[in-house]
Amino acid sequence: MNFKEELKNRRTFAIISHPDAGKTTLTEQLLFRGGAIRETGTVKGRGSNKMASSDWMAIEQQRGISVTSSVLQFDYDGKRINILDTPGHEDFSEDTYRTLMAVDSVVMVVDSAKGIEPQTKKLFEIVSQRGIPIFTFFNKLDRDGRSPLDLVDELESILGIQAYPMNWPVGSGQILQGIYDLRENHLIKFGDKQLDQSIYDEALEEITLLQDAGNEFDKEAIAKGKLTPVFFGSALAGFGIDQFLDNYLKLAPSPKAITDKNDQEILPEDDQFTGFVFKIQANMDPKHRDRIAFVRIVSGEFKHGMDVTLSRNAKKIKLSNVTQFMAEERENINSAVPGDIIGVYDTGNFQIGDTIYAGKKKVEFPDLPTFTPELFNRVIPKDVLKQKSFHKGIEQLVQEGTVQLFKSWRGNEYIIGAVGQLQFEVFSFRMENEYNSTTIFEPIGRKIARWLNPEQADEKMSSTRTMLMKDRYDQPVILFENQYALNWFADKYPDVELIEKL
Ligand SMILES: Nc1nc2c(ncn2[C@@H]2O[C@H](COP(=O)(O)OP(=O)(O)OP(=O)(O)O)[C@@H](O)[C@H]2O)c(=O)[nH]1
Ligand SMILES: [Mg+2]
Repeated sequence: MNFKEELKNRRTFAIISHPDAGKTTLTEQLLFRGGAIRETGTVKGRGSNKMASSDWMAIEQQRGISVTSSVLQFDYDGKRINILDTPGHEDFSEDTYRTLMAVDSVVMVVDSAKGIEPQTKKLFEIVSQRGIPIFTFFNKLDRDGRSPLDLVDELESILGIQAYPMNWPVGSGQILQGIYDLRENHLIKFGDKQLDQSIYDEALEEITLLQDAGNEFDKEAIAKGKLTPVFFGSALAGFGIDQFLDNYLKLAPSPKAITDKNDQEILPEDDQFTGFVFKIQANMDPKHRDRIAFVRIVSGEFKHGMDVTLSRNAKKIKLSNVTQFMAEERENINSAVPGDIIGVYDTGNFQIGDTIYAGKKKVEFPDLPTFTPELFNRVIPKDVLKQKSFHKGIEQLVQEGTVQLFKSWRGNEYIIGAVGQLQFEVFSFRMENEYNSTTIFEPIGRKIARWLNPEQADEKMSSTRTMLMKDRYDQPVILFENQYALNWFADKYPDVELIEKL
């Protein structure tokens, strides 16, 4: 098949939500449906070393939370699906934000006992700005949940999106009878118990209400992210998953065009191969200790061994060692098409946000979001004899974006910055676990980081309350003790521009 035909079968989406709503559990169920894994229930690790679920990292299995997004792929019903399971915790939201730039649609998971939680709202707003389709999955139907009418109402009022229920729960928790398929008008039973007629009647009443007062089904509004198809189910019980997946595949878009920095629309069907790196991950395979740059293909076809140019520095790179992630194993691949996420072995060439392209015409995709860190720690190796692994670990974890690195102006001191405390914990755990380097933190607390134009930076600006540092690209940054110190500085140097990231 020609790649222009093939790309129509691609569906690339991220799963987002507040922590613990069940993203990873749902991911696992979807992989299971696609035959990519043989069993479910590995989400919480249970001491297994399998890479079966998307929480493959040691710290994720130990703590039962996702700390980084993972990319997984499976085939289903003639489609190839790329899922990006994202971490819910806000400390990792920089990673989640970037991942959202690499997808064509989003599945928002909501715990039906809890409703719309703060982090879901925040992520929703980011997605909503991009105008891409959003699907809602009300999860944990096997538990006593809130009234479905309430949940849908809250979804619409808090998020400001119209909802279109595709199915409707009949009971929940102990008295869960099933879900009623509103498109095909039939009940999908949960388990094989006798149906409780009164619960069923109650659901039918709600359904009548919905059909009288609810929104119209409108494909175009769904495509623009103005109307969200709503599903109910239980990821843990594996209930409502098929129904979700089948309908999702009917409604979700194939890969879309992306506008580059020069306002050129790059269409997936364009012959020129282009893509961008949205994630870098070291040590995915403990046996190989290598690093992978994840590239979302935007246009053209990837072919094994092809030469590409790295936009940032015009460096030529041969793409000869490229994989995809089919849950239980990585596979070396020879070709891939727009929508696909490919893993390129990286020996240190790539940075997050890099564009690569084949051929002569330079393409550069917009920068990916970077956060301004707020918490800082001075970091030193516990064992001074292990400088080498300490430096290697810092370099690689910083390249991944686990934490941000700052060096003192003269370069002998390392300070790492983060948006949230958990990032430091992941950093320290991984330094130990993956690089065999125990680190000592000396907290220096909250700071306000502002970048400067290199021509304006001057060592004389530095003091204990306004620390002049360099970031990992040697760009000048000042870490201000507090707002007062920043104001004082701005008064003293009115011509110096202070630049804030997201
Ligand atoms: N009862 C019930 N529990 C569920 C369901 N889905 C997930 N869980 C549980 O909820 C907890 C969190 O599930 P995860 O899938 O790890 O949640 P997550 O959204 O990936 O969490 P983070 O990645 O840390 O944000 C686990 O204990 C799951 O077993 C469900 O349908 N019913
Ligand atoms: Mg998770």
